[in-house]
Amino acid sequence: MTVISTSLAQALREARLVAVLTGAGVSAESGVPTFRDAQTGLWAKYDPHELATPAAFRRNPKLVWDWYAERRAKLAEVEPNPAHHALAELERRVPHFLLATQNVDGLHARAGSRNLVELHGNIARVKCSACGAIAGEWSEPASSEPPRCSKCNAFLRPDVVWFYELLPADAQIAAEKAAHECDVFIVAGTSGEVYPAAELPQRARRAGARVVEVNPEPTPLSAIAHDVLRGPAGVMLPALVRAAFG
Ligand code: BV8
Ligand code: ZN
Repeated sequence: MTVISTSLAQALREARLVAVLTGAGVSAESGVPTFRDAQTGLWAKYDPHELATPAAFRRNPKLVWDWYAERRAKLAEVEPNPAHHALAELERRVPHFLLATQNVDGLHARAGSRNLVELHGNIARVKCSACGAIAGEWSEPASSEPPRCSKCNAFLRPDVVWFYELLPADAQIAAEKAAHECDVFIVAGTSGEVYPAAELPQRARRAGARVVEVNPEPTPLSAIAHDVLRGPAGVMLPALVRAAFG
């Protein structure tokens, strides 16, 4: 049985605005490998920090396109898990709510989260690598090379934020505003190593929010959390929502 402190349950009940940051760990129980899990199969020899970059795409567009095509194909078989559903339920229970996710798997939206910003984009969407035209959702099987833009003929690419790329300004601004104004900030399933996303819980703490970490392992963010729920998000988040709202 997971024990949630009465003061944390009360803080959630009394919160006007709750902000959440999620990482790959909240999709782990859906069967989506996290970044720190060893890359499986063909990708075992590539480091995502190397592959998820504009330079890698310029150097070898097919390799990068195929990596995303394989991840996209796997996503077609997975479902949101209790962690995603608990966050959608929490959004329905509090007056104001914002969920900022680092995940590109679309599972929060599929679980019903509405006030959601995708800080690192969405793997299901593709765009032109040159003129930026959005080519919509893509599910074609991998071909000999990435498909080309119908407007300028440059290669299409996944509409995700690679390392060394800026985050979508509107998403980052909304997430930073929520971090500054929230009463409770929940950070779940992230190793807290990628910036600027990892800055959000620290901003919330400095602004006076109560910070809650949900992660089976300690992370650099554990030190700034008032409450640490040391366990899987699929167990801890439903327990937290139940303790606060029954
Ligand atoms: C930027 C989309 C400005 C793509 C991703 C030096 C030079 C240049 C840049 C930098 C630099 N130093 C730092 C930077 C900035 C860099 C950065 O932070 N690097 C890190 C590695 C140090 N950031 C950037 O480049 C960002 N842009 O800064 O622009 C700029 C511009 C030019 C030059 C300089 C700066 C862009 C970052 C976005 C990158 N894109 N994803 C794709 O998905 O393919 S990042 C990707 O990795 C994810 O989105 C996520 O953010 C990150 C992985 O982190 P997590 O989600 O936390 O996952 P992880 O596997 O690490 O951890 C899983 C956690 O879950 C663990 O803690 C585990 O314990 C836990 N867990 C496991 N099971 C469960 C669980 N928790 C709960 N329940 C469970 N069941
Ligand atoms: Zn184009």
